Amino acid sequence: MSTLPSDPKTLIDAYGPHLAFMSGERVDTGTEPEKLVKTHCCFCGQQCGIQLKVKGNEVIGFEPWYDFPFNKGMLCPKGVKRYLQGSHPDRLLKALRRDPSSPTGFSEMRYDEAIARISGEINRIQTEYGNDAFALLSGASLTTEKTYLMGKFARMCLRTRYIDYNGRLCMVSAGAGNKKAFGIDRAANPWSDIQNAEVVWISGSNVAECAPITTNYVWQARENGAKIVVVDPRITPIARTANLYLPVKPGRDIALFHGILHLMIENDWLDHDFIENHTVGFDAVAANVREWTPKRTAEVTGISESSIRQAAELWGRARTSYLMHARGIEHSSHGVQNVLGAINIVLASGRIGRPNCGYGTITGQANGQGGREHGQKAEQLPGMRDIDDPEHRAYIASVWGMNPDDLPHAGVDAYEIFRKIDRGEIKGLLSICFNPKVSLPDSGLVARALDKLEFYVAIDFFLNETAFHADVVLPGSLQEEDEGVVTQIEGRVIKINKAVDCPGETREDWRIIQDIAAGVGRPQGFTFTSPREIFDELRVASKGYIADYSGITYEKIERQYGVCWPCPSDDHPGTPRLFEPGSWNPIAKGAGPFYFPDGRARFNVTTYTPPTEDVDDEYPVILTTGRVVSQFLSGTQTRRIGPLVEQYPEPRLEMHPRLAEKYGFRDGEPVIVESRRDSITLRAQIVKTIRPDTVFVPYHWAGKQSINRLTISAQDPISKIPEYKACAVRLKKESVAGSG
Ligand SMILES: Nc1nc2c(c(=O)[nH]1)N[C@H]1C(S)=C(S)[C@@H](COP(=O)(O)OP(=O)(O)OC[C@H]3O[C@@H](n4cnc5c(=O)[nH]c(N)nc54)[C@H](O)[C@@H]3O)O[C@H]1N2
Ligand SMILES: Nc1nc2c(c(=O)[nH]1)N[C@H]1C(S)=C(S)[C@@H](COP(=O)(O)OP(=O)(O)OC[C@H]3O[C@@H](n4cnc5c(=O)[nH]c(N)nc54)[C@H](O)[C@@H]3O)O[C@H]1N2
Ligand code: SF4
Ligand SMILES: [Mo]
Repeated sequence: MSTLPSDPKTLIDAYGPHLAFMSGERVDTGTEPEKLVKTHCCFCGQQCGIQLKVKGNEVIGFEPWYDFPFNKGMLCPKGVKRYLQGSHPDRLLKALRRDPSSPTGFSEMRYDEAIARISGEINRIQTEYGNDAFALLSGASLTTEKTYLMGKFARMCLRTRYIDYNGRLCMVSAGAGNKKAFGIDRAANPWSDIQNAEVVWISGSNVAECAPITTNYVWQARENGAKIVVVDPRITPIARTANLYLPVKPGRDIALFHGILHLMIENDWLDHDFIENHTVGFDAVAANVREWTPKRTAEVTGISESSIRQAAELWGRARTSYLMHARGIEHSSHGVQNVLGAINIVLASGRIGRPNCGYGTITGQANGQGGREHGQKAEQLPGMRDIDDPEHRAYIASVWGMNPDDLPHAGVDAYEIFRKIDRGEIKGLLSICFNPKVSLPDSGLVARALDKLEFYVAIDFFLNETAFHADVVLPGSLQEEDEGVVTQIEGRVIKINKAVDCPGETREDWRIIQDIAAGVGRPQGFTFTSPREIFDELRVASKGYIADYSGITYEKIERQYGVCWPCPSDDHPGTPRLFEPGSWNPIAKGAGPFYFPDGRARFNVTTYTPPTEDVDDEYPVILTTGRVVSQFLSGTQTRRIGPLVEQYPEPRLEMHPRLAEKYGFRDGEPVIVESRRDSITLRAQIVKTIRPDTVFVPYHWAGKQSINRLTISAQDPISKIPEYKACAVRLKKESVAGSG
């Protein structure tokens, strides 16, 4: 690994305060800590190492953890302020029951009373309407132990098929595409491979704001002479430092990948040996892109023909390269197609499975990777097993000590769960670590559905907007109040260490789930006494299949600063780089590096289709949505942290001066944004860094500031990810609408 920039101040001066990197700076809270606990940030999927300063039972600050190799002490503004959550006055310390007579809508109740009420309601609903009338929604900010327990709780204790998780809004297009092309769903390389690649291609990721530490890897590559290509409708901070910026029209990335492959073929920038020996399906893909000339590609994508040619040449001629993408191409009704299009140009180049040659999708949530591996997905069992595969069912049933016939089959995605609630098919819901009222698209449906539930229980440490509809709220644990593993962006399994005990009546999330299992009268399989015990069972449950954790232990993680899965035995060091010759592979068994019986990767024929809702005369502007550096997801956590709120206090409507001029909008002026679903008013932020046909709004706010009231609930047919990145809107001056 190379050294990270030693003078962050210079970087901030050069690239703007919103990057606000810090390194070496110590936060002085004026109090000496009693201990320092080495652990990781609770927010994004990079999982920066951090040391929490602890005094009494409180986290009072932090110190950098320089030895952790991924971030070497660096943190972004969120990581620096995360310690302010534990002592926040809004922290839930008691169980709550809905109480219309109370001014807050809730009153406190005893924890054991709450468990009895919840268990009684689950039993009533399941007896009256069947097991599938009760659904579970879980989250990928939870440790892997908890996500494993949630899947097991649904299938073994409640015997409901309806469980899904918030990664459905995040990582599923990447996951489905990776499985189809490689047979495995994990970034293929360690991030150190970025630094010495000749070309780094970034599609649909605001790296500097959403994966801030990755910025350093990209800058390091540039320092080493790499050319950086960025594809985004906005000139994001990383795009400003790129060699080539491609301003794609939202929802058109697949056309760009077609155009690039077309030029690679035309110019014979192909690795014929690799294609012949390690892949199948190239001819069909080549035929499919024949008509994607630079001219046609330019027409569809809105990128100039010369830029397309330059990009193809940079990519085509490189000897080493790294391609990464994130939600910009995945949050689409053809998200899986986009991912497959990206993988096709990687496979055609043959640059994967070697040092400095690779591909990775940037994971989102803290445990965006581990949280999608061990069974809380609707269609999945632990180890990335398939819930409808008889062999997989038999194995997991044997680990759990149950009859495979009693295991439910695949359920439906998180949004479909809400449609089922709305139709009256699902009557009861338990949610943990998920705030769907803010984060799901066309959220009017979510709010309506929540109020139709006969019983709803939420587990969180803050009363989030969704929990506000609950009958009972249980006070769960903050990340620093429990231990367990998560898997970060590179596929590296790392350890979250406990810094403080759960305060008041709060409980570790896994204890709460086990208390409910006991309450409904089926404690069998839910009598773990520690996360370590859960992890030991997970190791067995994951053994022998793709996401094999069986050789990983808490001690090995500590010794090695993390262990990359698959890791199939005690003496196996883990697998930082996938697809290298000879690496352990339970599917190919020596036939080749990829995770199919013949060991070959798959090219997949992809089709261009415009976004589900394209612009027209009535709704002429494209709305795309995403993030800002200082806020995190639905904002429940970061909207409570003062210094982060100050940095970007409210959502703005980013638009180009030409668009603003057309309507006569001035900077800072309130503008009504209206889609076919709803309308809200936001202040205009006029910037030259966005396509003139597109507006951008970050989605971290609730109520009348929530852009998801407007977004469309169109979903990818395979992954079921929502189309957050493109719908049609119209814009009006507030006064005009007010008078009309
Ligand atoms: N500060 C911060 N960091 C975060 C998070 C957060 O909430 N806040 N969340 C974490 C999570 S869960 C996730 S999933 C990641 C998300 O990380 P990113 O995917 O990087 O973030 P987004 O802002 O959702 O979208 C990325 C970019 O896609 C662009 N885009 C929009 N439409 C298109 C398109 O059609 N094509 C292309 N090529 N680009 C398009 C947007 O302009 C935006 O710059 O960030 C993680 N990190
Ligand atoms: N328009 C638009 N919408 C989007 C996106 C977009 O780009 N545009 N991005 C989508 C993406 S990529 C994502 S990942 C989703 C995220 O959407 P959500 O998952 O709904 O958002 P979070 O804010 O993470 O909500 C998680 C809740 O879990 C709680 N929590 C966190 N950690 C723990 C824990 O350890 N235990 C317990 N019990 N609770 C915990 C937090 O307090 C919070 O209330 O949003 C999606 N929505
Ligand atoms: S939010 Fe992400 S980049 Fe920022 S400190 Fe936390 S893990 Fe690191
Ligand atoms: Mo995400």
